[in-house]
Amino acid sequence: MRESRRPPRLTRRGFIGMAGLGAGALVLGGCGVLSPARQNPPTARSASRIAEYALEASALELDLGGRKVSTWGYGKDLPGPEIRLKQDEILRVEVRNRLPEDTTIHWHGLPVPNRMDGVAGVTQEPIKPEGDFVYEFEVPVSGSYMYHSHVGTQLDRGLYGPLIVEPRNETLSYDREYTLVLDDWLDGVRGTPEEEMEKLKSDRGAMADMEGMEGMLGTEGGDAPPQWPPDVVYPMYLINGKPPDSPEELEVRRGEKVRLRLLNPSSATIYRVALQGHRMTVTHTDGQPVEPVEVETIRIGMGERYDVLVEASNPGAWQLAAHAEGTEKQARAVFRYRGAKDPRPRPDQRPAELAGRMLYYDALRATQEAGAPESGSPDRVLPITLNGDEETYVWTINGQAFPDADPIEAGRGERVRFEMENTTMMPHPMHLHGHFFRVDNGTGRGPIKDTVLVDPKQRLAFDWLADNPGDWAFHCHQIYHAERGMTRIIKVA
Ligand SMILES: [Cu+2]
Repeated sequence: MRESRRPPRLTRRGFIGMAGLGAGALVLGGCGVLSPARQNPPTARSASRIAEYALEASALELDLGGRKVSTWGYGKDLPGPEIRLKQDEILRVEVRNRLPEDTTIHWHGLPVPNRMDGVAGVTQEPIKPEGDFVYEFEVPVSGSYMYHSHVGTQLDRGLYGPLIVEPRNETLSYDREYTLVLDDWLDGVRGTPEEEMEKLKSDRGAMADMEGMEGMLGTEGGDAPPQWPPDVVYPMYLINGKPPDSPEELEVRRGEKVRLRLLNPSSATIYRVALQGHRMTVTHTDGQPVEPVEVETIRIGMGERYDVLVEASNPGAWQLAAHAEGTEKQARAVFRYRGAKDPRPRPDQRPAELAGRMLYYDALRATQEAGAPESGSPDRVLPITLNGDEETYVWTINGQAFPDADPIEAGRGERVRFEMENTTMMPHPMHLHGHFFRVDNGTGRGPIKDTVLVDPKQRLAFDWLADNPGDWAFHCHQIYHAERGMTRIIKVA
């Protein structure tokens, strides 16, 4: 029976969200009646309820495994409180800026009206210190998303959180769910993101710091792709704000089907995620359903999300590892069966599954359209060359570095194909705002996504329908690349 398989309402993640109450994090999930004057009138079926939240961006003190750090975040903890609502509801978030500088919030992956997209200087004036702003929009899609600051390198502090949209009708059958938010952390441990940027610009300092980079260009065995050395090797990698020596424990019971939502709001880290003693069945990427595919390792770039199902059939206490690609480091949580007295795996223990079958885009088939057109017969084809200069740390799209870059124009209703070529030695997770796209993986039914990794020297194309009017950011989600030019505005008339 479906009813008996509903996920419990109070998971660990749910509790963290509620714990933010005191900081003005979660106000209520209240009910409201729509005014008939509201814009974007919903269809008959939809939007009778408003999910209301309040977020305060402010300084906070974190305890990272006994180490106290000062950073910026939403509420009192890391990640920011979970926002959870149902498809077709209206999300209303009152944001207060208690930071000493401007901020905004971007609803990563959601096709919102342009003025709600949260890109400072493009879709809105930034929210000034002590200022506030109300984001309000209908949420017509379901899935795993996230919200984060879209100003400078603020994302590389604690200014991010999970955003979960439950579908009108849940077709997936599972007993329990956990959201796992991956992050690379330096703020307050090794300077600030702004200082890191200065290092990258002046002497490629982080690249010169070889600590933790012994694994660069190593392979996990099998046919795994090479591990590209990242620009920044972080002092810590976190899952749900917890470093490996004080990990979150995810309790499961034998026989359960467990849904894991993997979110990567990291600024500069691709992970390889594996669960020791188990396989994972991928059901969604970037919130959109795919035909189930069973793998042992998932490679997840900045800005990407994957939903997986795990059969809890192997009692014990197991490592859920997120290996930071190109380094020797990892983040981890512990997957513990109820009653299992096993000690935690060592923080640095690598599951053998990391060398097992890895998920590639080639293996994904979309099961639902989500508004993206099929690959082939586009109205307009645009070559997108990703380039960069290691010396000056300037990153370009078609030779131009934002903001000194021409907008790219798309007609409303046009099917647009981006044919990307990465000429650099860095992977670039390219993210399109306001729209989903279909990755052309040669099957004609490639996955529907909003962020896709383009590896060094790789060519990759996606197709999208320009149906959401406005000025949309298209950028690399390695936040230091985006800040140093790898951003464009797409004008949809
Ligand atoms: Cu990039």
